[in-house]
Amino acid sequence: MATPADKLWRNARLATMTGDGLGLVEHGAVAAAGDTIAYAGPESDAPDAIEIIDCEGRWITPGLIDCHTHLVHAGNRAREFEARLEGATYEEIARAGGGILSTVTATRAASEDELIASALPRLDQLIAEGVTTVEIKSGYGLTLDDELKMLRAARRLAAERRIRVRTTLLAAHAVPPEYKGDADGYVDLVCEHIIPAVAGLADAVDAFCEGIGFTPEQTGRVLAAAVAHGLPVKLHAEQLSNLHGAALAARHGALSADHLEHLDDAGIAAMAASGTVATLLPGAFYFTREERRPPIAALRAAGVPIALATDCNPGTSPMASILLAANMGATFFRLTVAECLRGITVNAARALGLQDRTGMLEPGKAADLAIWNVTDLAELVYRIGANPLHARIHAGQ
Ligand code: DI6
Ligand code: FE
Repeated sequence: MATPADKLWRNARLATMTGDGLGLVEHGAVAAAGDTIAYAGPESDAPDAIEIIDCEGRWITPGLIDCHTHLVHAGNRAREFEARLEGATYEEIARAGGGILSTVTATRAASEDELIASALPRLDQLIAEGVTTVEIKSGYGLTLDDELKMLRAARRLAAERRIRVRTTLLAAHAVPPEYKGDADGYVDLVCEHIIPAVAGLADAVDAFCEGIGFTPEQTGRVLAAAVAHGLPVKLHAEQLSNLHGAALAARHGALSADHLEHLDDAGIAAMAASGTVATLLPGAFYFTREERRPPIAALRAAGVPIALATDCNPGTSPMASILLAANMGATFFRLTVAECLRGITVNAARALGLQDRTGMLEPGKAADLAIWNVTDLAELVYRIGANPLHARIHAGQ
């Protein structure tokens, strides 16, 4: 007799996300040994276990993954929202010193504990929807100390709740006021002082390559410095205009390029060649009333993996619902239900370099599960503002 597993979730239907589709298993079961999946497949072949949980026919998916957030920040931008309703554009507000910089002022003034306290309700909203892995970016500190403070706060959230946190340094998010007119000088600071200091605190490096952010040349310096320090890169690219950031990111082996409304064919080819994930952020598309959609058909045709995330941030996507991001991926971008669900599981894991650890129901992966009160998996994508989560398991617990 083989040793029994610790836990077995039986009488379930599985969407394992293995292979190219949803990896469906009717009459399925998942077993965990400690924090790791020992078995996922037909119940008839499942191992014995010490604790057996009857799922009463419910669906099990991998725990959901939100692979692009700015969850840690202080304050909010409700007043800016009102100004935009009166006709101001996001870019006008940013150029007038509002926008990102108003959140920078609030975040610099906040203590690490205050940042954690303000992030927890947003994190709890994600957790309530079955999220077991979340990426959190810095980028509202823009000094060495304030970026480190944000990254430490993000890391500490993983001790406050049962969740896997991946941190991303986004020091190249905006030019801070003290470097106004000297973006190159700020990029020097990022490359020479901030990136070398984040070893152990940041899992990746990101930048905002945009007219209101950093030029491709400046972005390239940031990405090269990250790679030189052994950090994988991601990029906010082609959100408001096409600066060919996705191709630049791909040349640096980027895990993902994110937003991509203005992505062109050359960018798609470069991403396909480097295995870079296209992370789409329909909450920002919605909230900024963007009219151009990412080139979904061409991404599909090129075989670029597509992820979906909330982009939870105070300026362009004040949203902490991964299920709403999936719904918007379908309604706005016409992604299929399978694409939406893969986008918040297996492909989101890949966008974080975690494809060997989570995002699929498969032996050897983390026992991160979401168990759902739905009869049809499409219900997870179809409802607006509903939360059919029955139970969430993180690392076997
Ligand atoms: N793109 C975005 O949508 C967010 N950052 C970025 O680079 C917006 C951040 C903000 O407005 O606070
Ligand atoms: Fe973002």
